[in-house]
Amino acid sequence: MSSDEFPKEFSPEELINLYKKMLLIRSFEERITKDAGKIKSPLVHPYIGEEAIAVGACAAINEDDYITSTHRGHGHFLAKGGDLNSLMAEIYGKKDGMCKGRGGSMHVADFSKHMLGANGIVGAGPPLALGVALASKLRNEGRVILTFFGDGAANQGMLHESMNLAAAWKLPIIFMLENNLYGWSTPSANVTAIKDFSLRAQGYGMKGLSINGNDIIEVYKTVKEAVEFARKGGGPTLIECKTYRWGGQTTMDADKYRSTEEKEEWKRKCPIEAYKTRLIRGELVDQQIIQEIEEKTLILIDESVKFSKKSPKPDPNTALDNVYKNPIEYGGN
Ligand SMILES: Cc1ncc(C[n+]2csc(CCOP(=O)(O)OP(=O)(O)O)c2C)c(N)n1
Ligand SMILES: [Mg+2]
Repeated sequence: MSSDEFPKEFSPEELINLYKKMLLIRSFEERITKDAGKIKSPLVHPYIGEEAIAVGACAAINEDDYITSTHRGHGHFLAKGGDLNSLMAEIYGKKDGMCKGRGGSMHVADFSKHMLGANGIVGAGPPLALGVALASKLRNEGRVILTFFGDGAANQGMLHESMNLAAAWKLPIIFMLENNLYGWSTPSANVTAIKDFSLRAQGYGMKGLSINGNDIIEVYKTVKEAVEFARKGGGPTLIECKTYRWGGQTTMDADKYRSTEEKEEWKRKCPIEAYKTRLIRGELVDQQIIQEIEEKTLILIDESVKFSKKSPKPDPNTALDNVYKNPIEYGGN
């Protein structure tokens, strides 16, 4: 699918907003990577290098469509319209975080934005999304759900059970495979015989595509087509987005299993730089506008850090709030 042209349905402002959103995700991840030692949030998984997937895909759905995310979920959260300050505060474990500081990085969610949550269990998003897609179909809502997952999750049984039922019941769900070539330190090529995961789709009776996940317009166009197909009752699509995570698996990972050459090669394929070049070539922005966007983005990040530092810690007396209590054990309360 050619992505040479900008989609006609976007205004120049909307096209620039896609750039701003990718840059916001990048800057957020860079900041928490830099401050990782100071922030008491365990296991943060940065999304640097993969920004075009979340932003391109979420631009192709409506506000009332749903997504499920992964353990690497900050990018999905921001791309679906989640609030920057509440995300930063959650990473800081503060009361003004969207989970009141109780969830941390791997549980970021915003139901008001139909972002149904990150997930610390690899491969657990797709079966949740399957249920949402079934509900949408039974209620005739016309809503679709994008479920993001990695190449490691792609070899999990529950993903395959979900793809099977989704195709059998023609559910409005798009399987968004973020193939960053590694499941933690394991190269996916060592544990997977096929080169393109999308080949598996045929075995379940659905369409499968492998695309350049670092090309935001290609991601957008592919997802949009799959979404239109799903809304018409055509059923699911598997979209494999080839990409690469620039940093370690987490901010605590020494990342000794990947060569410098490999990392450098992928940095040259930066999704944000590539899109910036296209915006400049299309005369939608110039260097001065880019610089202003960069400066404003860093100000937003600084403000979110200030907001988080000011926010109080959760009150220990509320530790059991929102925790499921067995009504029998607790006398029916
Ligand atoms: C069920 C389960 N198994 C193992 C883990 C430990 N773990 C966390 S992230 C990860 C790698 C996942 O790789 P992938 O799905 O490719 O996502 P990526 O981290 O590359 O985005 C593993 C094995 C886990 N959290 N859940
Ligand atoms: Mg992976």
